[in-house]
Amino acid sequence: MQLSWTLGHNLKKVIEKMGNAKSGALSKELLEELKMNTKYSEEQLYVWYQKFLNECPTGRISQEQFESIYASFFPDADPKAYAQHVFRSFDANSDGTLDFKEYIVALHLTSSGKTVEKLEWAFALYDVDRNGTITKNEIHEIVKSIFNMISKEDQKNLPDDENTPEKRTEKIWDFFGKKENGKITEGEFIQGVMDNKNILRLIQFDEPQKVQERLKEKKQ
Ligand SMILES: [Ca+2]
Ligand SMILES: [Ca+2]
Repeated sequence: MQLSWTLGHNLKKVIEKMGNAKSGALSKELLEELKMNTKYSEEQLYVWYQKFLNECPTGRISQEQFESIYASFFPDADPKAYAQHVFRSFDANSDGTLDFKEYIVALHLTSSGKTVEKLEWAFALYDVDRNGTITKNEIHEIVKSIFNMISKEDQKNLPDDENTPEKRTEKIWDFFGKKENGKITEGEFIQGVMDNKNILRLIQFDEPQKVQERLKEKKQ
């Protein structure tokens, strides 16, 4: 399956920007764990670690730092709410900061993670209260934050049945065939999105249509 993950592309830039050199100790345990769970070699991990410490001497990225970097990539939009959700989805231990391990997992996911890993992450993004299931309200919450990143002008180009956060939420929710107050499990979410490209498109932040058209023109 081909995933565009435009979001991932921008996210990768955000995360890379947090990177440049200062020496520090990287524990052997953590190094082994990261080597096993990502595509990075020991050498690459050391390089990322130096960059990480240079940018974040405390060894932690705060939510404010994350938001401000995000804002620099979306100067014409309001990415704050979305950035907060993305931050939460990467903050695996819920301590309000991203440490090196969480940072590397984010970097791995947004650049070269497997489809299923990306969908596990998408599930975490949509599971706003982290209780292991997704409700319609949670979908609405994320879809609203995605809409804040799409200009009013570009919103006009969206199909009629998905040009408001409410309509788009309905469309996603209908697909899963749940009752109004039902819940989607992680397994159902991943399988559902893998089976339906349309849902995959609806759950992610897409490049505005006009940008896509411009890119297509360039290729021709
Ligand atoms: Ca954390
Ligand atoms: Ca939830």
